[in-house]
Amino acid sequence: MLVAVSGCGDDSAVPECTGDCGCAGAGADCGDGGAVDKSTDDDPLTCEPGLAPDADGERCIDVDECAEGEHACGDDARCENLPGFYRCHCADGFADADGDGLRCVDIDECAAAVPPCSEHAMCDNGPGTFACRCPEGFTGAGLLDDPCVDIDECASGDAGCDTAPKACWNTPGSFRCACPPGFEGDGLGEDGCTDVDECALGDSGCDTDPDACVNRAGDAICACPPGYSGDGLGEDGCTDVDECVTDNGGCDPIGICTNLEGRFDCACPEGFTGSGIGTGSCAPL
Ligand SMILES: [Ca+2]
Ligand SMILES: [Ca+2]
Ligand SMILES: [Ca+2]
Ligand SMILES: [Ca+2]
Repeated sequence: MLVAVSGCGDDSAVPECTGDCGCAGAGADCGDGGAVDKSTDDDPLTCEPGLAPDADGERCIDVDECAEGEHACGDDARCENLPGFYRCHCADGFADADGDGLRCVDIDECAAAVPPCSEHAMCDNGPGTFACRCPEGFTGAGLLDDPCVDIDECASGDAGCDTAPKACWNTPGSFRCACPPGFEGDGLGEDGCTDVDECALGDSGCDTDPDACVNRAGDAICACPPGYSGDGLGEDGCTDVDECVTDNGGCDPIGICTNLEGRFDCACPEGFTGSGIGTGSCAPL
């Protein structure tokens, strides 16, 4: 902005500079800061606004309005001294409301079409400035080149959820404790989740005679007990194995193998004694 000084200090004004500014006339050295050679004039030297007599009172020299505090720039503006005048420049972070540097208003950087802060960040506008900050649950400065990054509370182990089974679920800015499928509880602390005994609930779908339900941590499976074969699913999921069909069930070859539900029995024939289990286990009486 040009704070208004016309006359000798302004080079463009030189051709008209014949009367008001006290110059000797066109062609005199008005362009040089409006200097006047006082040696040819005994009157007190008068200078145009923006200029003042030098120490000898012989020449008009520039007044540094900025240094001498003789300016109208506001607190939020920078004063620039120029020969014969000065300018006000709004400081960084302020907008020049009237285009003359006299009224500088804060720029709300947070309201910009492209916000200066990163995703998840909070933007705090202030006079001439702004600040970005990340909310709780995030790290980083909140700036575009140092954005808010979610803290993985589950990875840090600070969540306080059950760890066996893993009951921590990370979320942007937070986390939650919840038991995985097959477990029940609030998930908080090391005993936060307990296994669901699907076998006890009776809805496993496994054979119940024999009981083929095997509870495990987090689930249950169907598996036929020893002495049975099959996949264990449904009421006919397990069938008895006839052990005697193969190698006489492992009984003494002369022994008597008796198939039973889920098992078998070895015995020695009449006239022999012994367990009947294994070759040579039956001895004559
Ligand atoms: Ca601001
Ligand atoms: Ca998180
Ligand atoms: Ca279970
Ligand atoms: Ca059997």
